[in-house]
Amino acid sequence: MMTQVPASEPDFTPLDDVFVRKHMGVPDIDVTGWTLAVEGLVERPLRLDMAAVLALGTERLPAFHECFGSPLAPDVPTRAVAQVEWAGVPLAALLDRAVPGAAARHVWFEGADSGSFQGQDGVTYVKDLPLDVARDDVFLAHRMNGWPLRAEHGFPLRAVVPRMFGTNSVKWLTRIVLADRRADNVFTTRFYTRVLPGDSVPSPVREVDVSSKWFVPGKVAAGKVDLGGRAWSTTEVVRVDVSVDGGPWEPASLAAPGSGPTWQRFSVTRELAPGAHVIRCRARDRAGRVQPLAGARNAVHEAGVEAGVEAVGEAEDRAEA
Ligand SMILES: Nc1nc2c(c(=O)[nH]1)N[C@H]1C(S)=C(S)[C@@H](COP(=O)(O)O)O[C@H]1N2
Ligand SMILES: [Mo]
Repeated sequence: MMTQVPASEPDFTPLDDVFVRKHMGVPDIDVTGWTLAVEGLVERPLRLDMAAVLALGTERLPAFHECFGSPLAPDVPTRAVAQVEWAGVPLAALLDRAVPGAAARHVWFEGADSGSFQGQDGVTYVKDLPLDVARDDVFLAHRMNGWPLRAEHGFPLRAVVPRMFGTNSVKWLTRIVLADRRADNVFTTRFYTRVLPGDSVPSPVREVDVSSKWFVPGKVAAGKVDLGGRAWSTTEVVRVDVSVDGGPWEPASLAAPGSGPTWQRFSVTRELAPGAHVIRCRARDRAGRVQPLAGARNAVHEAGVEAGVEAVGEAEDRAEA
């Protein structure tokens, strides 16, 4: 039977372990000369420096953060996922001041990075979202796990779009444009599009897929072993099944979802004989989506675990307790 345990406090990935993705390098930004423009179809265009951004107040947003993977290989799993406590201000606070015009339907987010990508020069990094989605979901972050954003993570300010793939979370943000149409940029219409199940035309890579990943050391002490991981989706994950050494799928114990866009822990305890083992995990969400067995970027995660007879650190402590 599926056992659901209460939601755990969100756990955060140490900054040194959070993946870094950059298509054109890391721009060197001096915050004293930096500004964020909010313009286009707005009644009151804004130009904010960091003091003006901070004056809007600071909220916290714990959220999982997942990279889609290479836009050139959309079916290859990368398993690049982290969980971060962002601090900053909801985009809505800026929109309330700028006042979008009646014709505004889309919001464009532009980063300060530019260069060449896939043989094309003069490329900039732009993503866009429908205005109603952007107003509800986009968060502008200047801190990560309590620290000012590191240069590689988008200093001094980046967008964060919870429950969407990381590609939407534009770093080194300098310009937000309200428009009546989508942005025409290689990263909005050429790369990062995919045909979703049941569709015939590609749509932009936005909402994450249901997924799960083992967080287990490669080596453990043989015997009773706690195997744990994390599962996430756009909605609640309602079940995670695990299979050990090709055995039957059996339900793991799963933490209830938190109140925000955070991942959920799952775990099972299994007796592992000395030797090599293969463990697999598979999540299902409230919408009925299940991770495919293979051939998709969110295919079930398979991990290898080596169970040793020599006790490893933690297990040794347990033996003495
Ligand atoms: N300006 C800009 N923003 C960007 C990118 C980029 O290359 N330039 N890469 C995107 C991608 S693909 C991902 S997965 C996330 C990664 O954020 P991180 O490097 O802080 O983990 O940033 C996104 N935002
Ligand atoms: Mo990414």
